Amino acid sequence: MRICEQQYSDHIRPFSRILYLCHRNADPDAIGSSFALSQAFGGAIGVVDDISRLGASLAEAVGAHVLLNPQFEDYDLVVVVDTSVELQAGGNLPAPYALVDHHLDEGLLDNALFYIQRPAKSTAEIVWRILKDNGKKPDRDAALALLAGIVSDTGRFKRATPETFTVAAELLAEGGFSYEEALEVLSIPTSVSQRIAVLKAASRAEILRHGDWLIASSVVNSFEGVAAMSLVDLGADVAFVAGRHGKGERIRISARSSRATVRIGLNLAKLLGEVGQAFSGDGGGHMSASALEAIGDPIVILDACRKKAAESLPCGLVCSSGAGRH
Ligand SMILES: [Mn+2]
Repeated sequence: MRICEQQYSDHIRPFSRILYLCHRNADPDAIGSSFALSQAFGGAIGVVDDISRLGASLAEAVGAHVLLNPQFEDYDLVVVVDTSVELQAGGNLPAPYALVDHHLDEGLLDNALFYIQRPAKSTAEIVWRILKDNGKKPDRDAALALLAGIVSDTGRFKRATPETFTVAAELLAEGGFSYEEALEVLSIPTSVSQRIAVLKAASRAEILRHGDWLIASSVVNSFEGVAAMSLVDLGADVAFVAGRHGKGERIRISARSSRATVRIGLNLAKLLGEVGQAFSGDGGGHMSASALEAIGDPIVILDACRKKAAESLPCGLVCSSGAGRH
């Protein structure tokens, strides 16, 4: 059942043991949103399998206690946060659960006891609205956590909307900290292993030219998301980066795309959902930043992604200068 932000308090009240559950490799938006909700309404914070370095940095800065792979039986209600695909939540959610999310996918809606899912640039923006509409005042740490989530998910406001800026201003006023402090939480030195992964992704990249569109694909063993983003920064319109996980049979592919592809309507969430499902998995996310998990040969799955991207990009209708990208 879809509910609005104002109804959250009434729907969460019957439950005394609540778990806010973040997706795999939980990022600052997932951690910050879960932390603010748990501070306001009570409950624990859990992640599936692992937490990202930035997510961990935020958790430490605000003093969030994050449980790794918590036992769902210990809770009356699991609230899935910032997650749109069941696989990203470990694949065995106890139904019914609740959902608070800003992604476009519908996969988790049917089995949700209640959900708030609407387009926003971060889940943190939705959580801020939940707090406000239910008369909850975040303390300094909760406000800082939400702002860090917003800064992280919008690429430091590159993808911000008027709502993003309004919420950010309100959080700064409410929390009484400076914007610089929020940035500091997120500025951790890039690890050597991440830099190696990005450089390997670039040196191994295969480039497909389709008209004036460039589609890059590569394979690394970690940091697929950062690697895909770097390939787009280097000039690819679309980048797919695959990595093996689990015992090697589970493939994760992260995809990123340029603003030029978004303008012509390329939807990576849909594309990765379709390819994921064709290979015994699933995928989703945003139009220009998505991921899939599937079973199979990464080269074959990457090829399917590339083909679908090329089919979706019109040949010959591209502005030749490339101006205005990114
Ligand atoms: Mn998010």
